[in-house]
Amino acid sequence: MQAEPQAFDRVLSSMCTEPHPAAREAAERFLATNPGDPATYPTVADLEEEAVSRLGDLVGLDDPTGYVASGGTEANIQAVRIARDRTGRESANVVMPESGHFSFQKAADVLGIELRIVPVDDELRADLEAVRECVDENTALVVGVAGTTEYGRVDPIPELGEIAREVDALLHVDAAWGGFVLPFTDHEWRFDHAPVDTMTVDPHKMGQAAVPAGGLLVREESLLDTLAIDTPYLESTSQATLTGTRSGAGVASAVAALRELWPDGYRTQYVRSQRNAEWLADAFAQRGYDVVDPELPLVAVSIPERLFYDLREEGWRISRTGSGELRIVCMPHVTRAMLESFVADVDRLAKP
Ligand code: 0PR
Repeated sequence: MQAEPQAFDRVLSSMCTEPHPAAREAAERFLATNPGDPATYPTVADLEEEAVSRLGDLVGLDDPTGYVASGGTEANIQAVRIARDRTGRESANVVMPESGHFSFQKAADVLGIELRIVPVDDELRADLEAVRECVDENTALVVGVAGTTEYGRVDPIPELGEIAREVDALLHVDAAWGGFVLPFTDHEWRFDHAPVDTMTVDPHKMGQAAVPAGGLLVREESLLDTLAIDTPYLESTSQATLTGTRSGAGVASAVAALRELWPDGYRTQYVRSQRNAEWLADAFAQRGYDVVDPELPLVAVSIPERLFYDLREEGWRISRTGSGELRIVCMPHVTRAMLESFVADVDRLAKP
């Protein structure tokens, strides 16, 4: 018997979404290609260059280098690796706000660096004083998040860049989720806004590409070169990626989505998602729940634990922040009708 893939009609907490039809089609066509071997699979290798160049437009980087990774986790690990290798120090550390994604813990573990976690301020953004106090001569990297996983907040990236420069560390921006909505806001997060060295921006989240399509972008080619490993028996002589064989499907689908949607389609999507988030936040606020203001299309709201589990029983795919708030990510597949039906369930189940 064939299993049906998961339907998206009750998925409210995922950062994955239904791929754009063009992205789905491209993924299928390139399923059997491997951009890890560009001399054998030149078409997908060309597409990867196009992906990086198009992602460069998105993040304000002329002449970008980078590659399509398996996801934000790989891109973040690689950014930490670049920074560690650049310092050449035995005891390098990385300074990150507590709102940073758990992939940096994996990076620290795999790469043997110390991860220093600093608090966030009242607005759930990296506390600059705490960052300043935490960096030292062994700091290889300062991490800022542009669109946090739990609350959709954007750290003060230019200020984090200044602090990083003062101790000769690199600045990495994790825009894995936020990268495809932030271009339509006033936030300062891009390479041309601040001394950003590396960035994670994932086509397989808000970019509407098929999984797996993450993005690592690097300001200087020489930084990416620090990762290059010799590949003597392949036609191409070096490889800077973490994985070997990679998905050509992800690469082709990222290009297809970007060709189709950048910038107007993504702008329309951002506006729709943001309005949905604000509508949902209002609906909860009117009912007396404590809501975290949705700066980006992500709503966090305190609800009783019992209500959370009752909603899950109804089939809603929802999750909670570390502090226990319900978390709804207004991804492209999340429609107003879905949210209306969700709120109707909240009303019904919240009755004593
Ligand atoms: N950076 C940020 C800011 C993220 O939010 C995430 C993933 C990553 C990096 C890591 O990206 P990959 O998962 O692509 O390696 N954030 C989501 C989360 O942890 C991932 C996710 C996606 C979870 C879909 C569930 C799900 O259904 O919540």
